[in-house]
Amino acid sequence: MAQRLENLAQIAPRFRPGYQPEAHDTGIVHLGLGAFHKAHQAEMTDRVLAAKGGDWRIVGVSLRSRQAARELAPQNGLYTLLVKSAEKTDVRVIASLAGALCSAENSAPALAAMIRPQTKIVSLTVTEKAYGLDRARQGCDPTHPAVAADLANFAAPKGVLGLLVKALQGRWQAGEPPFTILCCDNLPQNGHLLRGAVVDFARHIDPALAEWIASTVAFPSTMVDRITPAPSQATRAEAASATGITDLAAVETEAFCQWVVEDNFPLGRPQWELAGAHFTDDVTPFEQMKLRMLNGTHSMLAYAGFHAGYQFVRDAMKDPNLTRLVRRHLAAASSTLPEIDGFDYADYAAALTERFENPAIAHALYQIAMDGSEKIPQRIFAAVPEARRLEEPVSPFAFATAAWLRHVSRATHDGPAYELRDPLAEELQQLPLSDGPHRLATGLFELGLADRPLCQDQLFWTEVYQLMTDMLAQPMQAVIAEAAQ
Ligand code: CS2
Repeated sequence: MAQRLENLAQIAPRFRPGYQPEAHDTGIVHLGLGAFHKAHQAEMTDRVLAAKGGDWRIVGVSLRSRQAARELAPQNGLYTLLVKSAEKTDVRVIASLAGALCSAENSAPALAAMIRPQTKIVSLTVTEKAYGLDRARQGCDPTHPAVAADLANFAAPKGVLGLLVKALQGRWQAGEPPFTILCCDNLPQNGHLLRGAVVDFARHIDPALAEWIASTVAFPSTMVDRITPAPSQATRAEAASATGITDLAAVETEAFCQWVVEDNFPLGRPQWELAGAHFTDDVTPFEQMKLRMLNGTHSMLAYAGFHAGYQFVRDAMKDPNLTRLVRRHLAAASSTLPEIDGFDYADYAAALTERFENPAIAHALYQIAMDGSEKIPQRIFAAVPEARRLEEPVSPFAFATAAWLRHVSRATHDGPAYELRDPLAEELQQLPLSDGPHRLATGLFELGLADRPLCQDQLFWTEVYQLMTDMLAQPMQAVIAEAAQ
C-alpha cells in the first residue's frame, strides 16, 4: 500500500504549494471543517500564502463529526484537491490548514485557538441548520437543541453560538480586541443574521458582554460559490493515483470559484483578492443572485430530478425536459433581481447551466435535497413577492415548491423509499398536503417558513397545490414533461 500523506517532501514538486507551511503562524480559526471549506476558503488562502506569505494559516474545527480531524490530523492538515472540469483535472496539495480539531467532546482546544490574540478571523461553514437562528426576530432560537444546551451549560459550549460567545468573552476578559466573524453559509445577509444571533445569545449570558460584542465585533457578509460534492472512495482513489500517496482527506471540486466579501476586517485579513475574491461594500445583490439563481435552481432540480429517478446533477441535466425547467427557473429568478453594474444575468445563467452539466462532477441530487426547510425560504419563497411586484412569472417557483413538498411527502408511487433528511422532518411530515391550498400555506406559515404576505398569495398556493397533487398522483417524469411544454 502507498505511504500515507504526512509532509510535503513525499509529494512531487509539481503538486506542492509554493511556500513552507511551518514558516507561517495561524491567524484564522474555521468552524465547520468540511469539503466546501477545503475547496474554497482554505484553497484561496493557500494561494495567498504562496503569493504573499503572512501568518494566515487556518486551524480547522469540526463541531460534531470526528471524521475530519481523524483524516487530517495524522496528515498534518495536508490534503489533495482535485479541480475537475470537462477537459482536465488539476491536482494540488493544500497546506493552509495548520491543524484539525473536533470540539464535540472537548471544546477547550478550539476555544483556546479562538481566544489566542493572534487569531484575527473566525470563519464558518457549518450549514444553515447548525446556527440556531430565529430569522424573523433576527436573534437566536433558544429552543434550538445546541442553543438550549449551551445556554444551560455555558462553561463547556458545543454549538456555534455558544462557542463564538464563549471565545469572545475570553478575548473581552483578557482585554484583547475581538476577532472578525466571517459567516460563509448560504444564508441571506449572513453576517447580519449571525450578528443578531450572537448578540442575542450573549444577552442571555451577560448584557455587558452583549453590548461589547454589538459595538466592537465585525460580521462581514459574504457570498461563496464553488460546487463541491461530498468526497467519495473514488475521490481518494483518483488522488492516490495522481500523487502516488494515500490521502484520506482528498476533496474534489469544480474549476469555477467565486467569493464576494464585504471588506470589514478590523484586525486585517489575507489578501484574498490575489486568489480572485471580490471585495465590496454591499454583498446583497450578489448573494440574492446566487441564492435565487444557482441555489434555487439547484433545489428545484434536486427534488424534481431525484424523483424522476436520477442520481447526480449531471444525469438530470441530460434530460431535455429538466434542462428546459432549469433554464426557465434561471430566467424567472433573474427577473426578480436588481441590476448589478457590468453584470449580465443571461451570461451567468448560461455559465450555471454548463457548471451543472460538468460530466466530471458527481454531485448527488439527494445531497442538495437535504435540509429543504432551511433552504427553500431564501432560495424560492423570497423571489415570489418580487416576481409579483414586477409582474413576472411565478410558475417556476410554484413548481419548485411543489417538488419540495412532494419530497417531504415521502410518497413512493414513482420510486423507492427514502429518508427525509431535514431538521424539521417530523413537523414537515405533519403538513396537511391534501386539505387545499389555504391549509397548506397556513401550515408553512405556522412552521415559520413562509411569511404572511406570501401565504396570502392565493394564486401562488393554488398553483403549488395543483402541481403537488399531480406529483403525488402521477410519476414525476409526467409532471415534468407537462411543465416543460
Ligand atoms: C447546494 C449548494 O447542497 C446545496 O444545497 O445548492 O451546496 C451549492 O452546491 C453551493 O452553494 C455552490 O456554491
